[in-house]
Amino acid sequence: MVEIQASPFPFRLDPARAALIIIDMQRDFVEPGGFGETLGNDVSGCKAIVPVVRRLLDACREAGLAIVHTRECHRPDLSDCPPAKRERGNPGLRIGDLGPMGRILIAGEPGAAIVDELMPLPGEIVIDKPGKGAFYATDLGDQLGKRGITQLIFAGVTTEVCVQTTMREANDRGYECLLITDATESYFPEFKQAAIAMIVAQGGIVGWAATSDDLIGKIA
Ligand code: TIU
Repeated sequence: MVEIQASPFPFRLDPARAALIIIDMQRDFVEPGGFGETLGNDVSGCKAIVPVVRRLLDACREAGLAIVHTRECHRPDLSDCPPAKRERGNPGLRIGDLGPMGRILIAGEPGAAIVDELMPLPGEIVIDKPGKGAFYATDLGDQLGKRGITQLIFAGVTTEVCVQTTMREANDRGYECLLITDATESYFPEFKQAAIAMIVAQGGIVGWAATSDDLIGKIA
């Protein structure tokens, strides 16, 4: 057991039962021309955390933690994309439309790929998910269960959408969840701060929050 300085109180990490889960660090969310930008967002803040996530990933790999990568994407025939999701709002391009990085948010297209710096290694778990939460309509729970994982360390984008949704799903499934605050980002800085506050309020109603330095210093 390793004690990590965290909010609202220290997180007792068991490296043998913990996984790092990196949510949706895909070109579609962090590079111009992808899904995030078609929704009207400035993606530069999400791109800026890539080096921090890489440092966290390197440290967790070195410490022997299980690693999970998720990708929000849909089948080419859109059979797993509810019309209500595709038709939401008034984006420049919709899910499945052809953009500068291939078809928006479609599995196998260049835009749906994880950014080069964070490319999964052989043996790491990669989850393609049609929803915001990584447990919905995926085998993530089975993958974690067969490895005896009970603690999840969260990084990725965006804090209040896919990261928080997955954290809430995980919390309800009994996982202890730690969010790394400088390894996550939102298109809306105020939403990031609000999400972190919601997660740690009420005695850690959803989970804990710590910085990458807090964690890396302890698992090195
Ligand atoms: N739009 C937004 O903030 N996020 C998403 O659509 N997906 C994820 O957060 N990955």
